[in-house]
Parts: sequence; structure tokens; C-alpha cells
Amino acid sequence: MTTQNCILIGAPMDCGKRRTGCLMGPDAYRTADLAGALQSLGHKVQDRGNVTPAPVDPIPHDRLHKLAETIAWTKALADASEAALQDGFPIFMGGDHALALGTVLGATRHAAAQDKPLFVLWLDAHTDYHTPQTTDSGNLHGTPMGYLAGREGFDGFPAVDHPVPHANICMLGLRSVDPAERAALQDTDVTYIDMRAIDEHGIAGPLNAFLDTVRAADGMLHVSLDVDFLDPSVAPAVGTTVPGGATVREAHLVMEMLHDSGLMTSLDLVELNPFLDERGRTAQLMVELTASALGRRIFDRPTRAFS
Ligand code: 6HN
Ligand code: MN
Ligand code: MN
Ligand code: MN
Repeated sequence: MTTQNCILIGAPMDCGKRRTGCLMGPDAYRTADLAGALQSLGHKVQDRGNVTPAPVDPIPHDRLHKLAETIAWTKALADASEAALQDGFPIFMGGDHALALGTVLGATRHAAAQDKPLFVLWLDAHTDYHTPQTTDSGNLHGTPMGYLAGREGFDGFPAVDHPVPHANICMLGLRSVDPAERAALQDTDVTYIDMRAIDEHGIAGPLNAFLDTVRAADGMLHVSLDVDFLDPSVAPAVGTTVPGGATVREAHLVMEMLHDSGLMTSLDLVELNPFLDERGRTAQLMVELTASALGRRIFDRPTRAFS
């Protein structure tokens, strides 16, 4: 197994929605010993501590929640992400999903500098494809995919000079899509593997097809794992639970396949709200999934082919 230089970065961003608690996420991952889990797999692990955004004067807005804070976080995280990608494999310990505005922006810059295409795998119940104009909740954690794909209307945010082409985006686990997101996504070539597709085809086939396109393009792959990708019965610690999500094994299989592909270059762990957890079980599961993504396996050699 390839030894990675894992760089843990805390992103206690909590302004992407109104229900607070994600600021405790990085400490929950540290308490659940994410670093130890990765070290036990033979990886080098460096914890760079938490990113701190520049202080801001709030921008009063009739609809959007904490716009100025979100912009400041986006700038700080883009810089942290771009820098960490030069040194190893960054794992962003969130923090709500608005942190992907910055972490993926940094990845777009890094990929462009390497002259490589960037791909994004969005593991989520939601598409997070709103713009500041289309969001009805005003919660900016519902917008990062819109921003990164180059949609308009993100006034005040850093320009996305290298948007992620729609064809390079795969959304997996979808089951809650707002009408405006649906309408906007309809005519793009985003790959979406919603829960119905998973029910009908399983998760491996559709995911492998996407990973094949990443491999064929010699691309970089940013993975953004929202806790609500998982079914709330196994991952209660998130403010936006939607029933009918991925099982523990479906999620591990995704992570195991990502590891075996050797394609993943950065990872977000987002939306963990420890205030809503039950004895740390969601934090623990997220750590175990991350370990699978970094090479933990049940047996070291594959099972004999059955057929
Ligand atoms: N997330 N579509 C809803 C909204 O408020 O715009 C939910 C967004 C959820 C955000 O998954 O990180
Ligand atoms: Mn999300
Ligand atoms: Mn979500
Ligand atoms: Mn909405």
C-alpha cells in the first residue's frame, strides 16, 4: 500500500447554516483519534490545527445567512487547501459543507497549476447546487457545487478561475433536491447516482464508471463526504438528516473502492454536528470510513471470485 502524507486540517466552519454545532467537528475527529487510525495503516500524519478566517464586519442581508463570514472562510480555506495539496493528502475536518467552497477552490487552483483536470465526487443526500439567488433557505452550505461549477451570482466570493466542468462531477447518494437545483442540473452532464439508482444497480457499478473516467483523464479527485450521505439511523449527528441514505456497508464500499483506485487526492469530512451525536458513534463511523478510504480492509487479499 502506498504510504500517504496525510495532512489533517480543522475547519470549524459553522456559518453555512443556522443550526450550530459543526464548529465542534474537528475536535470530535481528534477525540475519535482520526490521526491514530491513519497512523496504524502506516501513513504519516500531520495535524496542522484549525484554519482561522480573517475577522469580518458582518454584511447584513435579507436572505443570506452570514455572507461575510462565509466569504472569509472561503478565502482562508482555499489558501490552506492549495498549500496542503503541494505537501500531501489533505483531509479537511469540518465544519459544515460551506467549507467546500474553499477547499475545492484551492483544489481547482492546484490542479490548474499541475495542468491536470479536477474531478469531484460529492457524497451527499443533497446536490448543494444552489446559487445565492436560488437558495430558499439562505443557507450557503447548499451552494458549493453551484459555485465550483462556475454558476453566476457569487458576488463578493473569490472568482472561480478554473470551474469544475459538469462532466467531471459525480453526485452520489442523492435523495433531497430542491426544485431550482433540479431544474438547473437537468441540462448539465453531471453524473448523478441517486438513491434509486443505488437501489436498482448497487453502488459499485455506477461508481466504477465514474472512476474510470477520472483514470482515463489522468485527473485529480476531490471527495466531499457529507454525514447525511449516510442513513440517519447509523449517522444521527447531522442537522439535515434525510431518511433512506447509504448503509454502513455501502459507504465503506465506496471508501474501499476509492482507496483501491488510487485516484483520490483530497477529502472533506463535513456536516458532523457532535452536539447531535449519540456517544460519538457518528464521529467514530466517519473515522472508520476515512480509514477505509486510506487502505483499511477486512482481509489483505481479495476474496476468491464467486461465479
Ligand atoms: N448540505 N437544499 C437545502 C438548502 O437549504 O438549500 C439543504 C442543503 C443541505 C446542505 O447538504 O450540506
Ligand atoms: Mn452537503
Ligand atoms: Mn447534505
Ligand atoms: Mn433549498
